[in-house]
Amino acid sequence: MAMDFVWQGRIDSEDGAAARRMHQCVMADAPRALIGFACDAGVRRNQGRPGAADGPRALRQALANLAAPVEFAGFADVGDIDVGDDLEAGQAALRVAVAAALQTHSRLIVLGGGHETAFGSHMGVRSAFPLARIGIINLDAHLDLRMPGAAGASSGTPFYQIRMQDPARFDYLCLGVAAESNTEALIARAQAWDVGMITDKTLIADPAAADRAISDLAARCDMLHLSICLDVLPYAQAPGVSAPAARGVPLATIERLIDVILAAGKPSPLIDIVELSPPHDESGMTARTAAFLVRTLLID
Ligand SMILES: [Mn+2]
Repeated sequence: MAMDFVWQGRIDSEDGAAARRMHQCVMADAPRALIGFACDAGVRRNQGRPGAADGPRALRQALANLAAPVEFAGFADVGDIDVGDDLEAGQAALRVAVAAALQTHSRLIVLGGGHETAFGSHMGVRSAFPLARIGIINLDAHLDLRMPGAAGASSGTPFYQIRMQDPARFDYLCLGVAAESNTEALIARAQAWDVGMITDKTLIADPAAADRAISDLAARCDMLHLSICLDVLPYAQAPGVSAPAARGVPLATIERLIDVILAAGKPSPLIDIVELSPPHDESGMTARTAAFLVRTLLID
């Protein structure tokens, strides 16, 4: 585990204890925690635009100066897993680190990396709670149900791999699916595996269109694994990803979906936020958006 990020930022000491920012709330024994998965191998194997390995650092930087609520119990920073070309070794290390962190933290937020992050993180929550029924909600333009090809696992294969580990307990809901970003073969596979799918178009027309599917999933599971792929958002909101969306689900709707998921009555001990690619984020808007979402998930 690399721990080289230094949390620092603006300090408004003249305004007293109620003027805290997120960088002032880092404490090892807090109930919530962050971990980084600094990885380009998954995106590269998926023929995407590399850059996600810098995601954890850029996201922490964007988070540092955001205001913290007075009653916030703080968050721990577990550090980063630095992945080179050996994606499988990186995912195995993430599995171990997630399982360990969930022994002491009630919620762990994993900063990707591409979506290959979700295979390692899911294996970790599965190790921590071997008997639990864990429902997966993925906010994403892509199903990420591709079969690993000659190059092996990638950022396009995590949910295929998760299903293969335990087909009987695979329970997956994908919100924000874009028709033009998924082949018919992938959509047919999702249908064959009873994957819940609600398209970007449907959510744009009706932000409450997924509420029933979320509460149904929560009702039949013990806990939820929430995975957030930043390419579910419109290009203007999230240009710094490997595969930006032409349409995208508006941030206000994503924010509402997160509220509904966190209020669904089952714990969300594991949340991924993936595909932040700083070299493609010239304005910093994607890091800003991701940090805003992470703040919401930490203080909830
Ligand atoms: Mn994805």
